[in-house]
Amino acid sequence: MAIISISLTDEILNEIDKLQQELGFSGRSEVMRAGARMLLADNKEKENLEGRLNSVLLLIHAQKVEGTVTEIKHKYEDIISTQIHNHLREDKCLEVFILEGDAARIKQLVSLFHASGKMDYVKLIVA
Ligand code: NI
Repeated sequence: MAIISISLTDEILNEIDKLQQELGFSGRSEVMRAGARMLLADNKEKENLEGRLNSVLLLIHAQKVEGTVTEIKHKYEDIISTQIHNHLREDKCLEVFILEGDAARIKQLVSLFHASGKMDYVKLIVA
C-alpha cells in the first residue's frame, strides 16, 4: 500500500476525527480510504450517464465562496431550469439546481464544482 501525505485544514481534520469516532473507523487512513472509495464510485456512476437527462444537483458550501458558485453556474444557464438558494446554520448555503440537458454538459458542471475544491458537498441525483 502506498503512503502519501496530504494537507488538510484543521476544520476538516477535526471533522474526520469525529467521524472516525462516530462510525468506528480504526484510524484516519481508513476514513480517507472510505471517502476516496465513495468519490470514485460516484464518479463511475456519473461516467456512465449519457443522452438527455433530468437531474437535481445539491451543493452545500460556505457563504464566503458564493462568488465561485455564481461564476460557474452562469456558464451553464442553458441546462439550469430552476435554482433554489437557502441559508443554513453556520454561514452555510444550500443550493438545489434542477438540471435538464445533455449528460456531457451536466457532468462538466458537476466536475467544475468538485474541482473548485470549495464545496462542502456535491451530489448529483439523476431522475
Ligand atoms: Ni448564500
